[in-house]
Amino acid sequence: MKSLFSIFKNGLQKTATSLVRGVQSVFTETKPWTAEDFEHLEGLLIQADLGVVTAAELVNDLKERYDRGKIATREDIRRAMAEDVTKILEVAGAGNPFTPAAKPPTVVLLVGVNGTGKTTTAAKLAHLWQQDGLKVMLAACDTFRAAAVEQLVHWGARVNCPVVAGKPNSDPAAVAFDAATRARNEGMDILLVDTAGRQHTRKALMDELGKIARTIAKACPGAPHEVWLTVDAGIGTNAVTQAREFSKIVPLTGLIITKLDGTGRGGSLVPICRELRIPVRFAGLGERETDLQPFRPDFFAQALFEVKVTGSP
Ligand SMILES: Nc1nc2c(ncn2[C@@H]2O[C@H](COP(=O)(O)OP(=O)(O)O)[C@@H](O)[C@H]2O)c(=O)[nH]1
Ligand SMILES: [Mg+2]
Repeated sequence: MKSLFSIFKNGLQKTATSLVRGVQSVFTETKPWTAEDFEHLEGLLIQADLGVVTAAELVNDLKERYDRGKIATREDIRRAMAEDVTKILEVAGAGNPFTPAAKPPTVVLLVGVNGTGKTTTAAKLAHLWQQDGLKVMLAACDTFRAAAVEQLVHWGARVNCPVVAGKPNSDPAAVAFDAATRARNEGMDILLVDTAGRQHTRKALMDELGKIARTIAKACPGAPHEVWLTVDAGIGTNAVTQAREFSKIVPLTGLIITKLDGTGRGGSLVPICRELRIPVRFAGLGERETDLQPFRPDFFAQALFEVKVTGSP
């Protein structure tokens, strides 16, 4: 089995290669570094989807370290940036699945744009937690498409997890209510609610998401306890806008970065964590139920700047 670090490394290869090449070409180790050099670096970080504000912060910190004589080589630059990015990603809760609700079930709502991996992630989480001995139930609240309900039902059969599904076109909030009631009555530890993909720009759909959350609270007071946004690693800075808009409707408590097994970009996670202070809980690393791993801020940051970790391959 490949190490998690090498998987992150492969997933971030494209971004990392251009960042490393950029640092090599901008900074020489024989001449003093100029303000212009640092400005170039800032541009590189923006191109890597780190966002304007994060890029400026990273570069300011680097300049300061340089002025104090703390960094002198190009490798130092990458190490310093990896350290800073690790700190940004180390939002409380990163890599932790959840804090169980005082009164079970803990309800986890999965939200996100179409195709980002909500349904697959629901199945992966169900599989993972059942392996940990927890009683899990899935709710299929993507009632817009019959195929979407079938997809989750199919996954449920595959990972051997009960699924509460509504009829196609039924009210997703009603399905969520039924599922929450059943999960409570049947002594489930966790209810995972899969929702329809929605563009953050479509107001009616976003309002409906708010309704789903409020309805769940009627069946299980305090729920949903967790609301996790799936973010496709291949998407650029638009991910920040998505996260911001979703968090206005339902307070997000976690991110899942999916498709990190492809040659994604992934840099946009950094500005999301910085701005919204949401921890990344898991990384999706493939299409099977076992392809999910707790997120590691340090591995991610080191992979992004191709900093070698001691003991890594
Ligand atoms: N390679 C890869 N594919 C994924 C991952 N997560 C989801 N997918 C694929 O992405 C597509 C959309 O996933 P789905 O869960 O249906 O997205 P949803 O619309 O948000 O529910 C499917 O073909 C999944 O198999 C992942 O971590 N890695
Ligand atoms: Mg889906």
